[in-house]
Amino acid sequence: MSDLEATKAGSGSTTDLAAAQAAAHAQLKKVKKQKVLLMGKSGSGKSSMRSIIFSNYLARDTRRLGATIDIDLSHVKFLGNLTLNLWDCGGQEAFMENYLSQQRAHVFSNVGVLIYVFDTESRDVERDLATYVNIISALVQYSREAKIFVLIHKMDLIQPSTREAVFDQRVSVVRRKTAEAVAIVRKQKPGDQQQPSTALQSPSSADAIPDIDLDMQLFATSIWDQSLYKAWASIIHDLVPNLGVIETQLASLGVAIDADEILLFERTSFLVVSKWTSREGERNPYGDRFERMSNILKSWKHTCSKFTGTPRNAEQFSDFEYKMGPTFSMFVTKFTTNTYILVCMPPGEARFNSAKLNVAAARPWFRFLDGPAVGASPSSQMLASVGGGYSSESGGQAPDA
Ligand SMILES: Nc1nc2c(ncn2[C@@H]2O[C@H](COP(=O)(O)OP(=O)(O)O)[C@@H](O)[C@H]2O)c(=O)[nH]1
Ligand SMILES: [Mg+2]
Repeated sequence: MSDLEATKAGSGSTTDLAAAQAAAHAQLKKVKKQKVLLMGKSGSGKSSMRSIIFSNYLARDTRRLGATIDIDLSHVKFLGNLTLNLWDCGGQEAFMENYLSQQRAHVFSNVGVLIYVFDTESRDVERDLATYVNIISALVQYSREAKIFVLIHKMDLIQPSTREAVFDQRVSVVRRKTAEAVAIVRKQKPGDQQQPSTALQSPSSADAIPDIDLDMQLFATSIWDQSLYKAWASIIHDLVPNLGVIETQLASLGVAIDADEILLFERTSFLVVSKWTSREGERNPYGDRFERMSNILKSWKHTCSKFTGTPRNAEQFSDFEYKMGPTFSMFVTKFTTNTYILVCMPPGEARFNSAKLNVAAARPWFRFLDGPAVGASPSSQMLASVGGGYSSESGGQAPDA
């Protein structure tokens, strides 16, 4: 049963509710580990992205990064219950050959996500694509279920007027090459030397290998703008445990406080973990506002660090309010240990104050974001709690906290 189903089921009989709670609780207790391969030619920008997203580097700091030798393995804790085992694979040809031969099983087994980076500046596109085909073939052999994210990177180096056309052209080439890679694997016989995958052991002939439907997404990215956050938020989105529970609870909170939009950010990367938008909020014409907010808040954090002389990975701020007169109001506040929450509201002082208090009251119901050991309850209970909190409708004025 998915988290969402478990949560929804909570509205049934008492036994159903208890069972659903137990199921949700069991789910929340698990720490998920994900192997994430970061691959692509040397100099394509892999380590830069990783350092900006997870280690608080500024884009300009990445010019000082040394070349990655072999595989740089890091364990990134994301929220309380997800660990990303990030394999930053040095992209020099000798290393790539080694991953595909001696280290093949070691590198490509149990992969949750492959992030493959193409450098738009590369002068040898044919060779890059040939390597890509080999990598995808190896991945399909050992981890057929892995999600693939292809980043067409350093888009800032392409003239803005031709960016879209360049991206579209690369997308079609990459899709064609991916199909080629899949075809190679399907043609291989089970006895082939490079085919020790358990997934491929059972079929007696190559024809018996079922069609392979890869889960692949492509993004145009640059470390110099918010496109990086869009791509990486998509990458982590599907990995986040209990997403159904998070979404349901955010929706309950949004409705209870009468918000236009709520974004939940992971505290270090400022990637959007989840979001909820009201019907009114959906009329917002800025489709890229989520990654823009990630980028803005991260820059704001770095600016705070510069002017206070505190380390960049320190917390930096706990509360940020922005009131745009009759248009809208917004606040960003430290929510749980591992998250910040952004709430966008229609204008109105009373509504704003009430929302702030209710967000504070809802905090305990999101504690499961901070670790597997802490329990959480389905959203129906949270709603009851928030509903019994401060109301913006009944008189509007929240009591002094
Ligand atoms: N113009 C531009 N340069 C980038 C971008 N991303 C990374 N770089 C630069 O590319 C160089 C190589 O980056 P690095 O992360 O070490 O590449 P890796 O070998 O794939 O890990 C560094 O000087 C980065 O500053 C980008 O989006 N645009
Ligand atoms: Mg590197």
